[in-house]
Amino acid sequence: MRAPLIAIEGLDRSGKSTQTLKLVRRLQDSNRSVKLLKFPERTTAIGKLIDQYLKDKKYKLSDESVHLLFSANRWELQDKIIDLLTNQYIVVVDRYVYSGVAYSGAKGLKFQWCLNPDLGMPKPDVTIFLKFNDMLQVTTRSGFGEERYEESEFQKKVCAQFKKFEGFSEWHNINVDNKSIEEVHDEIWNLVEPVINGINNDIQTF
Ligand code: ADP
Ligand code: FDM
Ligand code: MG
Repeated sequence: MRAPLIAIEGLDRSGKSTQTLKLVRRLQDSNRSVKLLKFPERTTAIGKLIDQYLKDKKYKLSDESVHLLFSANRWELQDKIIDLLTNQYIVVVDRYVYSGVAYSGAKGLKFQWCLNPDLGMPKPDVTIFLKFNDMLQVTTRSGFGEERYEESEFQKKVCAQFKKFEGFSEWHNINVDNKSIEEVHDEIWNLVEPVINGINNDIQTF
């Protein structure tokens, strides 16, 4: 028996951080051990480079090398994730492998090339994608435009890349257009509740 790995995915400003925090609080309120991780994890050596790259739109790095940095940033935490799950800590991740593939795919890199460096990373038991049909709702949210990638044409391309995961068994879309924070949270909870008592199989990997 081990705890589940839960990923929340979506475009910039789709509500991931709001929802992962709410989910973690609800799990804690029901006396579960839970840990929230966020990718990129900007405090590590590699994470600091990524942070500079995201904040400074003039910072030059090839698309391939930045892709590998994002993946390496997840590998920096691979042991920790496995340790937590094995010790019955539910792990909630705010972005994960899927963002890595979708954002680099939107720049024109091939899907399989993008996924390859993450092969072997723990695979979530449940992945929830916060999906907008009306892109205007996301690009007008507060803060949008501050960092690299927060530009509406690029976000549309990223959205199209995320669709490639719809065949993955752990993947669930939640439509968030015109939904309140509470409504989205309730839908997330309905997907998460069936797995919070633990999972019988070993940790799966990409
Ligand atoms: P992300 O982590 O995906 O970038 P955030 O959770 O930081 O997104 O949310 C971006 C902004 O949108 C924040 O100002 C947040 O308060 C707001 N927000 C989040 N969810 C909703 C919602 N369902 N309806 C309206 N505004 C929202
Ligand atoms: N991002 C995030 C990537 O391009 N690749 C990745 O592997 C990950 C995890 O970094 F624009 C992008 C997605 C987003 C930015 O933003 C991080 P937030 O606001 O910290 O989630
Ligand atoms: Mg966020």
